[in-house]
Amino acid sequence: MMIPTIPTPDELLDKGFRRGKKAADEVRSSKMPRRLKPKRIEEVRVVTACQVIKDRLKMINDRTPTVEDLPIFYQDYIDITVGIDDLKKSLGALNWAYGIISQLERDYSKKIRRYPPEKASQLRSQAYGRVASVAKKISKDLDFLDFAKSQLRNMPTIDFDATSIVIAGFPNVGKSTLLRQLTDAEPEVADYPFTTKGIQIGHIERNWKQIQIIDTPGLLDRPIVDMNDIEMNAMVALEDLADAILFIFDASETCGYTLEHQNNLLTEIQKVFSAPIIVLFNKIDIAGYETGSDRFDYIDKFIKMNDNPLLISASEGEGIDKILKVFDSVKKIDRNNDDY
Ligand SMILES: Nc1nc2c(ncn2[C@@H]2O[C@H](COP(=O)(O)OP(=O)(O)OP(=O)(O)O)[C@@H](O)[C@H]2O)c(=O)[nH]1
Ligand SMILES: [Mg+2]
Repeated sequence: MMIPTIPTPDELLDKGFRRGKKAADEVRSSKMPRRLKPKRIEEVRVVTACQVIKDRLKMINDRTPTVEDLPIFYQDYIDITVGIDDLKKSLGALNWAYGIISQLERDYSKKIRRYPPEKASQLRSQAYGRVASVAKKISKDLDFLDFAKSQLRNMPTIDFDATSIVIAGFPNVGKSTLLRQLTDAEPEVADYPFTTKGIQIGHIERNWKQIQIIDTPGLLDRPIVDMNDIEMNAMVALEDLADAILFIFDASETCGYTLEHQNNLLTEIQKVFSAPIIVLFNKIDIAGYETGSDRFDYIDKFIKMNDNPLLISASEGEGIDKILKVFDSVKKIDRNNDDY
């Protein structure tokens, strides 16, 4: 999300006061009855400074997207990362400052006109003092918006028209290897709350259908009971995005997790996600899955628990076509209806 550059209170004031001075200089060098000039100069200084400061505040508010208008995924993302309430509160404070400065601008230009010319400069300085104190009052809010800007800079770019497939499975089962095999280009990497490695998004085009595959290292790769609230929220954001989950087993167990363990994770994922789950068994090349072998019956038991899972080897590029064919049958979930 793009939040415009946020000034500090001093930067905000400096610019306004500088422009006020410039505008006053123009009045000073203009032709005007001598006795009117002092009042006119100070009024212009107040009005210009207030206008410049107000414009900046308004620009920040206008250019910051309205959270409610964004897709739910981004709303969740913003909420997890910086907090929607805090973001709204800060923007509200800017709006409040805008209102107060408008009032000061009106009050003081009226006063400068009504009072004798020798009072003009003093009134202007009073107005500036009050504007400065308004700017100081929103200091924390400007700070927060600047923090939010930096936090939201590298938000993932999601294509909401594409069919989205989210990868799940324990660490080291071959998620990244598979993502790279499935997509032509290197996956894009973006921030994702509380996953140190960030989110990875790969794109595929199949028969004019756009498919994006999303890997979230550190999130859908461990028991859900271990997750904190924030991670749970991050998962809910994914749930809103996923048209299908691609759950990866490591049939060889070289990832360090037994098939029982992996199956338990699958069961949890099934509970959380309403989207269809595509199950595949990876590393078939080193799994020892050959008829008559010791491991055959053991692995076969887990394969049979799942309805026709795909058996592949991501590193060998074995079975990639079968996965793509399954992707072709994934339907985009329509989340735009009112019931949702
Ligand atoms: N033999 C074999 N090795 C594989 C296969 N797929 C992945 N690997 C290896 O398994 C290891 C882990 O693969 P990754 O793709 O990094 O696994 P990951 O699930 O992305 O791991 P994390 O990002 O840490 O969760 C790497 O050394 C891969 O080369 C496969 O089909 N066969
Ligand atoms: Mg990985």
